[in-house]
Amino acid sequence: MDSFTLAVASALAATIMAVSMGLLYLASSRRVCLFNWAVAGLFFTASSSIVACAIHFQLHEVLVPAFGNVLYVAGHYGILAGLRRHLKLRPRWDLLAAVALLVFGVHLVPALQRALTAVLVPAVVAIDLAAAWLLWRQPDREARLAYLPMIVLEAGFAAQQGVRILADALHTAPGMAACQFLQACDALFVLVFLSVATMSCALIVTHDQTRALRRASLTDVLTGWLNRRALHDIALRAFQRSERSGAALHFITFDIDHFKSINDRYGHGVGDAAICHVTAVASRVLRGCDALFRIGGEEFAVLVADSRADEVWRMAECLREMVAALPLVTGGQAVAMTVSVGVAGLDAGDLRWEAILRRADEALYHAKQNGRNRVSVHGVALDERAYLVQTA
Ligand code: GH3
Ligand code: MG
Ligand code: MG
Repeated sequence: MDSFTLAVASALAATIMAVSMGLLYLASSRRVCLFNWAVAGLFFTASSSIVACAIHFQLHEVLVPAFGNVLYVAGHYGILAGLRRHLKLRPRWDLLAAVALLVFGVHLVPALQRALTAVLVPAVVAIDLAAAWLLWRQPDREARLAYLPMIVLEAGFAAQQGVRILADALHTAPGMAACQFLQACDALFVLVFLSVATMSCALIVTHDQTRALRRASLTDVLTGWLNRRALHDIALRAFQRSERSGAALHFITFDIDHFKSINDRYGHGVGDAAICHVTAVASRVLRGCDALFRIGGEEFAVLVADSRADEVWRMAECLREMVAALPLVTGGQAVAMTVSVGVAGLDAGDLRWEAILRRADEALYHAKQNGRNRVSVHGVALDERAYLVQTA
């Protein structure tokens, strides 16, 4: 394929990138990263079009490659900027401006034009490596899997550019045929880069959106705690782990006392705030627990793995004390609340995790029946539990 055809093909691939990222941007609640990638596609389109025009019309004015190369660098930076936006980091536009000025300046000063490759290629390599490194060091392993095509692409393209510089350095005066072959290879790599970049960007966003949807379907909107749907999967996995390892597994369940009267007295809005307040206080006490669930209107469950029974009882007692001690302050008035708490642990004969939750519910019912604002532990006499809590 000749250079002109490859430049036109690259312009087409870049246009596809710009259009598909633009459409995804419009269709997906306007994510800024997609906007950045659409603009990057436009930069690449403009850059490849300038190259195609320069070849076709034999344009030799210095400004033509100057604009083409600046747009090419900006395209690479646009991809990095989108990745930074995706990771909630600000793009460094000042750095792009500095590099663009440098590349443009080198074209304008005849004495420096020979150093163009020494400026342009390292700039592109640095941008691509920065993008690959940025994604590689993300701690989220599941997300990193979706980043993998982009990491390989950016690192691979940087490596290809490095090999190109080396080839240039080794063959100081390549023949015409070799020169054309290397240029065709460069153009081919740009074409592949643009095509794979489009797919990789789409993959990153699609994967992220799928995860966000899954998270939303497992989370309670009011409190941010996990919901009943999440309970089954998480409890089953914890139960199977405990069965294999023999480690302890407990449920703490709790329910706000006389919550209906809070609704009746202060209204539904304050009722909602009271539910949030209780979960916020509980989150502080139960920090480090495996999972916190809102399993009903004002009923909650906490799954505690790998903790001794007396530690779990103490945790439950601390939760009860903290809720009673910290009223919700709203509209200048304090809304006092208490919770009744039930605790149960895994028994040797348990075949399903639901058995533990059922016993914790029974204990909670026991606490309600015995005056509320108290902790009941399934299968343990109340005074024995009280003794353990007090001497801890
Ligand atoms: P007990 O001490 O026996 O638990 O009494 P209670 O009044 O807390 O229990 P009951 O089950 O009779 O009432 C719970 C109330 O919680 C009934 C329902 O209207 C209210 N509720 C459930 N979900 C929500 C919610 O999301 N927001 C608000 N504000 N109220 C809710
Ligand atoms: Mg209640
Ligand atoms: Mg209830």
